[in-house]
Amino acid sequence: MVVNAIADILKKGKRFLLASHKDPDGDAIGSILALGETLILSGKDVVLFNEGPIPDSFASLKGIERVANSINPESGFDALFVLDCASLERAGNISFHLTKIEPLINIDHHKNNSQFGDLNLVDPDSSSVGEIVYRLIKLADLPMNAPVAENIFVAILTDTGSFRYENTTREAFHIAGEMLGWGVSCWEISRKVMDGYTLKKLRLLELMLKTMELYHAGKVGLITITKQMLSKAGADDFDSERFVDYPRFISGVEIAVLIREIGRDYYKFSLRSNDWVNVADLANHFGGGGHPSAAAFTREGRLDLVKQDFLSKARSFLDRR
Ligand SMILES: [Mn+2]
Repeated sequence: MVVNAIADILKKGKRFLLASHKDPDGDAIGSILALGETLILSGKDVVLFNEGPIPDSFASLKGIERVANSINPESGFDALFVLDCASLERAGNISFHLTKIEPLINIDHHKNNSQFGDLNLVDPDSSSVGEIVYRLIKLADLPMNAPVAENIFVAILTDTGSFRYENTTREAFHIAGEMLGWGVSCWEISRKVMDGYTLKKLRLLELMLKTMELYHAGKVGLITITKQMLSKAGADDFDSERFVDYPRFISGVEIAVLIREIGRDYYKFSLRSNDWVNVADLANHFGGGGHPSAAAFTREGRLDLVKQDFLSKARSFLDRR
């Protein structure tokens, strides 16, 4: 089994490179920190890579100072672990160089994972990659301590939206509960990682909420963030993390959409669904992907045109019911 082969590499190897996706969320950061910490505890040499930028809310996580945004891929690694990336490109500009390291081990939970690794451990039933890392630690008999536990907890907490999303399973609760046994404080971590709003983030929220629009008899809720709004609020791109939830909170909304301007005539669409629409399939029509209830894609073109284009495709998905 692939999981045993990976556990074997973790036990026998001496020097590892761990990477996760750019614009990291709590799972991307928490899972490389947890795996990194347990390997360091067992006397291995570990380099952690994330292209960033790393949101302020993760600044206090145990081991975060070890995460580098540039590395030398040719400095003799026994294996490369790429975590929480549906495709290798998600790791960022470095992804091309990463293919030189063998074996390349792909650990993920996205259904649309491209199986880019020499070994692929992809489990869409896991709430988070943090959960898969937990199982690997157990299987390879790697050590646990409070920092490992905290980072696994962060991965599960963030990817389940504080134990609210559909991926919140009994297993997720079970592992999170065990992490609390290591002294992790749910309240403290939640305040830092899930709350932890800055004034600039709230200013951005204020501007964004004014753009709220409803379409298709209130089944599509859409919000927009422009570069101009970011600069007016003094906010950064990652300050809008989870803002797509706001239109989703409106009762009757099935598809929530956040359109972010990321360049000139270039937009990122983040999608969430409440119940029955598979937004990964919807995003797929525009060259993107994700999970059934959380997905994204990018589009080039004038805002009003790309928006109309999206809305007509969204209508066809709503009509399927
Ligand atoms: Mn994840």
